[in-house]
Amino acid sequence: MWFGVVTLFPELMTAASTAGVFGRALEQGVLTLDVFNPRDYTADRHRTVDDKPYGGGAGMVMMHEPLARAVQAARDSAPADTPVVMMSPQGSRFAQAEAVRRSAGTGLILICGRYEGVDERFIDAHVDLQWSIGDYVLSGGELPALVVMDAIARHVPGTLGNAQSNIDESHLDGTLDYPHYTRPEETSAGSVPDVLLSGDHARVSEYRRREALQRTFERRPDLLTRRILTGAERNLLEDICDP
Ligand code: 9D3
Repeated sequence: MWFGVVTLFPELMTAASTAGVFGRALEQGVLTLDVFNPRDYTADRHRTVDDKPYGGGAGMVMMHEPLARAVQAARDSAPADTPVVMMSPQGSRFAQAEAVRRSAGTGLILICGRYEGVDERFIDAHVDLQWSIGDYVLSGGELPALVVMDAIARHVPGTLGNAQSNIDESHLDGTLDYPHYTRPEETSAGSVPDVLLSGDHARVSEYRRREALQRTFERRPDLLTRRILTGAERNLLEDICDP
């Protein structure tokens, strides 16, 4: 999978490219990450990438021309027909289903905005999709781009996260995770629930399903309203609500 990132802060991309699953996938050649800095595509002596907004107001706006040239350079290196995605608070919310879908593609060009925003004509002419990662204000699109690449890369065959993510998706999909415990059996913060030491796989599954469902109900009820419950889950939930 090929990722091209257009950013005024290329150094923000380097941490991810050396560490963890993402870093290893880059080393192994399963992923490629190319960074394009609009400042390298300016024509003036001051290498200007932003200017004041027409109509007035606070802050600066990223100019069309350096961005357009940087995206063209990215297109020249990218596989044919690579989608251009703008990371933006005005985008649609990026979620797991989109990450899985995009992992089947050959790559993405991700544009990171800075300042108050980007000249709308650049978006009209060069951007296919806009994604936000959530309803909070960040300083730019760089961290969102890293989030999106991490979420997608985990599903690309050959990245180390692939086997693990398949486990994630198999059964308790759509609910929060169940609690995890490891040795020792006793710590100063208490002991491990007996059922996990019982060796009874059916009881262990039942316990985990119940815990997952209970936490989801308590912490993220929004996840349950969007999900069709199985008969077993419905019974468990009724029991959790009215024991
Ligand atoms: C103070 C500036 N804002 C007015 C409320 C507008 C604004 C402009 C630029 C807010 C954030 C940003 C920079 N953020 C992103 O580029 C961004 C982002 C985000 O802030 N939150 C969640 N997802 C994303 S994707 C890109």
